[in-house]
Amino acid sequence: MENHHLSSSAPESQVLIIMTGGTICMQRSPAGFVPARGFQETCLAKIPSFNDGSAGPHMPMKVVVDASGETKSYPSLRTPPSLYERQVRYTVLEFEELLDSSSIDSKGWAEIAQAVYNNYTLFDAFVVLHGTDSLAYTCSALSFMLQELGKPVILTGSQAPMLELQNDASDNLLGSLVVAGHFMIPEVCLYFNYKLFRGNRATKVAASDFAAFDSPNAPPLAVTTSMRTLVNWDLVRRPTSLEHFSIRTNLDTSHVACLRIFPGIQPEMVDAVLRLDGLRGLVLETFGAGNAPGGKDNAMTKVLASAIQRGIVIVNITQCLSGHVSPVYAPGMTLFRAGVVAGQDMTTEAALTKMAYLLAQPESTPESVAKEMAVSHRGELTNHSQTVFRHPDGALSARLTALTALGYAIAQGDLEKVKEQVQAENIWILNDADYSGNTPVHIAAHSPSLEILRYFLLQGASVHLRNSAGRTPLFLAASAGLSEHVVLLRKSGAHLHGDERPVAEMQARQRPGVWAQAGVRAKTLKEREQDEAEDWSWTTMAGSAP
Ligand code: ASN
Repeated sequence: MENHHLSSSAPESQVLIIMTGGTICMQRSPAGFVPARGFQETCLAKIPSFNDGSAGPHMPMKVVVDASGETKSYPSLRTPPSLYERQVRYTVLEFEELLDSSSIDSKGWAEIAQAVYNNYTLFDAFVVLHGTDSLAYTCSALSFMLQELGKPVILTGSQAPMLELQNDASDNLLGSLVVAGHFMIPEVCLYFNYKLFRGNRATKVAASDFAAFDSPNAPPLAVTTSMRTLVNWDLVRRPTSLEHFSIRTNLDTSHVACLRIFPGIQPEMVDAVLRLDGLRGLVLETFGAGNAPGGKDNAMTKVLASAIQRGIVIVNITQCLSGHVSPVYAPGMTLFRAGVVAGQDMTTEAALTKMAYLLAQPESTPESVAKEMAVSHRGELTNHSQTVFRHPDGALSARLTALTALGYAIAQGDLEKVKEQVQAENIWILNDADYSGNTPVHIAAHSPSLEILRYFLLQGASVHLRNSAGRTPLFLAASAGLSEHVVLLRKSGAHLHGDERPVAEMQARQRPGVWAQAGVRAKTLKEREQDEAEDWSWTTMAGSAP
């Protein structure tokens, strides 16, 4: 474990908080606790650790795309500087209807995915506030729905509302904001009680304790101890294909079910579930290492085998909190032979949502879904052949020396040397930054060798990190007029940060071609005049404010 945070001299991080409801925002009512609107103004604005006071009575505005797809300006707040001397600016986007999470379904998951998608280029990271009851299901579903994710998406909630005197809400939200704003962990995660879990490995283990979640088959990705956050970089996944972020929102949750085996369960009962109209997939929660009663004359096995022949995918998941299913005992072997898929060490939440995701793929067949259920898509099950990248325990100065040597090899265009150095160090050196906040990708983005840039991207280097001047690798490539670099970065999901656009638009007047490839066109004279007029009226209004 090592601290490996974004450069402290980098600009403030910008995080969108998506509020779906849950206890964290609840207030007392005659009918019990219910979610309440206005979380940013009623709670966060009044707490010094969430508001450094710089906003004064007129909070700075931040552009957000709302659920209807409209671009609007929302007031934003900023945290005081962290131990890493970084501040996190954030704004809260509330769901139209705030939910107790026991009522969320695939429509709510789609709404969250869409909010991340709509605002992906406007923010560095996302924090989703959610009730705890179904939080692990939402985390699992989102982990599949958000494809080729390149930025952190952290879900959290609390056991006690933020407005209650003794609560876990403040620490959970602050911890999530700090992780989201400081560490490039491009996964769907769940932060709770000082631990960051991979979202699709977590499960709710306590109804009222503050330590409400655990991830029994996968160690936490990070832990907050005293005031530092230690990230276990060996475990963090990175996107390693040249594709950009996309979402899939049409999960088939209406045709999947979950059934828990118990002693004495009758084959007829299981058969009745498997004959439900339209059922396409079943998660079978079995005993121990994946065992279920075979039934008298193997009646249970026959029921399962017949359903599989009718095209229903059945996945075996253990009822135990930890460990995986395996055909070591005869009953487990019988299930396996009947065609039941071994769900390895997946949680029920992950198995159910993964099945709904796979069944919704346009070309899916029962065979393809069964095959894919057994392999890891988002780190939801332990894949023993997975390469483990060790992160060096090197001190900052050693890392900077390694980065300097790597920067030299990049500038020379020496791919072999670059590969040698990356292998000798650790893959995470690719997201590490020098004193100017430049990562190796920044350097490669404006160095001649396209192959070095491609190599970095295929190794999972982030295209979203900004250097101390607030510049992304894409900006540097376009400024250098390297059009092939720009095209490659765009293919890998790179986009300009909002703060870079005004300068990019100016530069685009000189070099429209390469900037158009970067997604920017020069403004017309009329548009520029309009902007100036708006700036003028804004300054006048600000000047006349009391
Ligand atoms: N019922 C609440 C919810 O899931 C529980 C919580 O958030 N602690 O919305």
